[in-house]
Amino acid sequence: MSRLVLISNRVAVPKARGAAGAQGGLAGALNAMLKKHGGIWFGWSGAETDAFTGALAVTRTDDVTIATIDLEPQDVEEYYNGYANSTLWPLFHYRIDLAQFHNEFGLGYERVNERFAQSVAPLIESDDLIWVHDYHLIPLGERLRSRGMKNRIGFFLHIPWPPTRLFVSLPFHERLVQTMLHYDLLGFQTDEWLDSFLNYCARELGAAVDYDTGRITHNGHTTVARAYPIGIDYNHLVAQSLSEQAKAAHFRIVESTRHRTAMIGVDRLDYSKGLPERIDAIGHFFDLYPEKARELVYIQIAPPSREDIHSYQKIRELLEQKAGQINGARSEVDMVPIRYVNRGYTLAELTGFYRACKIGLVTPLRDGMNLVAKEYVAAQDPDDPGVLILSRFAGAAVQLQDALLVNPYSVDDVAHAIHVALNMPLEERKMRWEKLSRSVREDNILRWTDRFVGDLETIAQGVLPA
Ligand code: ADQ
Repeated sequence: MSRLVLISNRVAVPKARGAAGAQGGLAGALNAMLKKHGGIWFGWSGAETDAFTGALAVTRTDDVTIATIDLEPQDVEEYYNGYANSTLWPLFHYRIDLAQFHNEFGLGYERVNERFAQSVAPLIESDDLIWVHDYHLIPLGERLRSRGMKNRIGFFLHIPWPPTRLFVSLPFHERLVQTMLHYDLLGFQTDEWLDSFLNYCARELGAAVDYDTGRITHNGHTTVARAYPIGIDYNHLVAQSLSEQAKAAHFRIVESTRHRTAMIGVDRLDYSKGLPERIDAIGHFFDLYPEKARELVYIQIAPPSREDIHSYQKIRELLEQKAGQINGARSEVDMVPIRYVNRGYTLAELTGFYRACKIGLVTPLRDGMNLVAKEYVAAQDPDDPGVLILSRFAGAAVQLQDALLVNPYSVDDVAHAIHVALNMPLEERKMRWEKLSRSVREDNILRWTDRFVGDLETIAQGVLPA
């Protein structure tokens, strides 16, 4: 078995899950994968240094090596806050109105990818498998190839790939995609994002694209692109949900929402998650059914993220304002319809919250996958499961067809789904949950990593064995 080298913007070994909670589930799974293969996880430490030296901080446990570098403040500004999170993130989530195109962002992005390549290269041996993660590091494969690396290199995009019409508004879009064609294997969350990518390659680059096999041939090199929907670490989550911490968290909700039905949303504070639209829909629901303001309590857990970026500060203000308006209009001395919490919790606590809430509301405007939807399903009590309301624009909707699928832009649609969920008979809840739960259990994170690494291991000259 080849050794694995994982490369991501941050190396996810968080002590507590907070704003960086998104890496929580992934961290466990990738660590498990690394233990199986032995290997290295390389990324930015999260710390800054006055002058970049490429010096590695290395820690080793068993067969796993964690190696990190520090970046300069200018790198963080241009590469991380700039190109990754103010250009690519909004554009790839169809928010061209928020995307900023500045040359220095692009230059910073190229510079940091080169810094990553320069720093990780000495750690790589000739038969290592290299797996690069996410939009921060799209050109990294090409940077490694330019150093003569012949290893098999794969890339997985955790976020959507936008339709060609949107993507071409990115200056130098051809160059970005050309760098991707230096990988051996490209992974996307869903067939929809994969198709958009293949389409771009065929139409804009003039590459030879085989839509059945995902083979893309361009400038004499063949890359295979496929969909690998990510899942959660199901067994770990179930174990966490049985912990004392989970039970205490469950009790906190049940105890504080007596005689009322609790509905929950757990999202990083990000405009892609559709939070203001969701609060509007809840307000609309209360307008339609004013008596329900005493029966339904909505709990929104939203840890701040990317706080240095203006659009993230704005979304936070807007959400506070909207939640405040509804609470101002609908609260009584003994009850508040919306509880809005700006902090992180452990996975165990989240599972307790999920289980105590009879409705899970997951309504992103656009989302590569959305793991919260899967966590909510996995944490339910099989004898009395809650109802998942899920945006049709989340990648997870492909697998979770038995959720109540909604259009997150339509307050009527979401308000109607809340009404249906509140009144859903136990038999129907169980029937839907059993199907959802099977999918979440089977398409779990271990299957995802095994599929991707298995394909990367066996791929040869752009061909995967049948
Ligand atoms: P994210 O956009 O961060 O991830 P998501 O998939 O929902 O979105 O993952 C969020 C994770 O953070 C979940 O595991 C959740 O439990 C955790 N989390 C959220 N709020 C938390 C809180 N208050 N405390 C602790 N933990 C919290 C990106 C893409 C997604 C894709 C994932 C994985 O945008 O579409 O599903 O990567 O590929």
